[in-house]
Amino acid sequence: MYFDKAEVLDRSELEKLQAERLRKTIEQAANSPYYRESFKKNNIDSSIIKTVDDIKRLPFTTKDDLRSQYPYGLLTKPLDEFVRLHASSGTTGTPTAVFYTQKDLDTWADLMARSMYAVGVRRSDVLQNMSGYGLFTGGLGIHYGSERLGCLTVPAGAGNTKRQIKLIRDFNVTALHIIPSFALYFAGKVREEGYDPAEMPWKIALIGAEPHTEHTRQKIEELLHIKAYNSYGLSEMNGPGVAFECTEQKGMHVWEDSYIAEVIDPETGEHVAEGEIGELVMTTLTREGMPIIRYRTRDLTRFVPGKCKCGRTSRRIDRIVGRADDMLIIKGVNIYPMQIEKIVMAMPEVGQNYVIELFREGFIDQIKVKVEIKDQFFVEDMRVLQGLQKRIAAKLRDEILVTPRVELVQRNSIPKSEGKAQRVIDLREVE
Ligand code: ADP
Ligand code: K
Ligand code: ZN
Repeated sequence: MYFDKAEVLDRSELEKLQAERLRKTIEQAANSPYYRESFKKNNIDSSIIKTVDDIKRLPFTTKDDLRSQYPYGLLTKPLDEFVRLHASSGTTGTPTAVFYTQKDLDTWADLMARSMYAVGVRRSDVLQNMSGYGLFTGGLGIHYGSERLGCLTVPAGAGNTKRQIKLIRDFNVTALHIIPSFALYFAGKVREEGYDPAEMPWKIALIGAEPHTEHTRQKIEELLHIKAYNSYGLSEMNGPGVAFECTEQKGMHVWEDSYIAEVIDPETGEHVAEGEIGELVMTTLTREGMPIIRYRTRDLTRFVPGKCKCGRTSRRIDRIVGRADDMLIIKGVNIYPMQIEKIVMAMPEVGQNYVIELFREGFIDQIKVKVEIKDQFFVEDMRVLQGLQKRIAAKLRDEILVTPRVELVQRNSIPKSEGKAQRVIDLREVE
């Protein structure tokens, strides 16, 4: 059933292990210039940790802290000890770099293998990794995990849909790792190439790396005839393999023997009540080269209350609602792109892609949502299209409280990037 017995430890044992590992992490971190300084300033050493809950006594580490320490300020060992680096994709500003020792890479591969195992991937599977390689952790991270599990691994990389399809057919690929926005696009391409997704060999898709709604997942599952499982990670915490769905599909288990997860109120820094949404804060427990303590991920989520039917004892986080820095303020109202996705992707007429444009009219900020419409709904009759446009705008207004412009466009008319989708295009500065 499980890849590692750590997945089913009693909560009390697990929390004991976490406290122990947290103390060790503090001791290791104290060897880095950044934490040595920070611990001295805040009068911290490992003895203040009696239980996991004492983590509250440690200061946060922010993305800006990492940037100010770029590149080596958080390393606990001489550079000779390191064998790999990755960098965040820099979706939001200057990138940060993360360094791994060989031991860190092994730990990460184990976590990744465990994650894949949890959704039913086995060594008899053939896994095609369709995300970009390079500095992005979704390439090598998934790759090494898949090999660790024993899968025949196809390092296809991003893009080139024809070649992807050929590899999948030639090598009987049963599992895919694919970014959700690309999965939607890819599903359309598979049909265009004349293949019936139901007749493809694939069974399981690991989807993650960017926010997406439950409807988007369902759409991917229907269009590709596949089971799609949510995968969460970030380069600061190694990369993918931090939290992963199990086959229950009811939230992502955080691998708590390797990470401590907290959900805080981003304003006060205090823990929110169980089940409430807040900012996810993460601490590494098994990383020797570059431990990071109480990292403010800026990702918004909540703990799913209760126990999971699968028997794993680790807590689950809900799908990410958005990033704190994704928030748009239009006409004084706070809007998250995922609220818009939630509405449009739930409409039967809507196809595989959408984009949000911000622009200025006079002095007023306006929001426009461009939506691709399925071929069968893209009809000649203007009145029918206008009706649909109005319905989408009204549904969006109910959700986001401002009325957006809605533009209906045909399939594949919104450009698709190979990596993470750019959901918001801000045209306000350039006007
Ligand atoms: P960048 O911050 O530059 O995008 P990363 O490649 O490290 O760099 O991406 C990590 C971020 O990607 C996370 O903090 C989160 O915002 C997003 N992310 C990763 N996996 C998921 C997921 N399953 N659902 C939603 N967002 C995700
Ligand atoms: K194999
Ligand atoms: Zn479970």
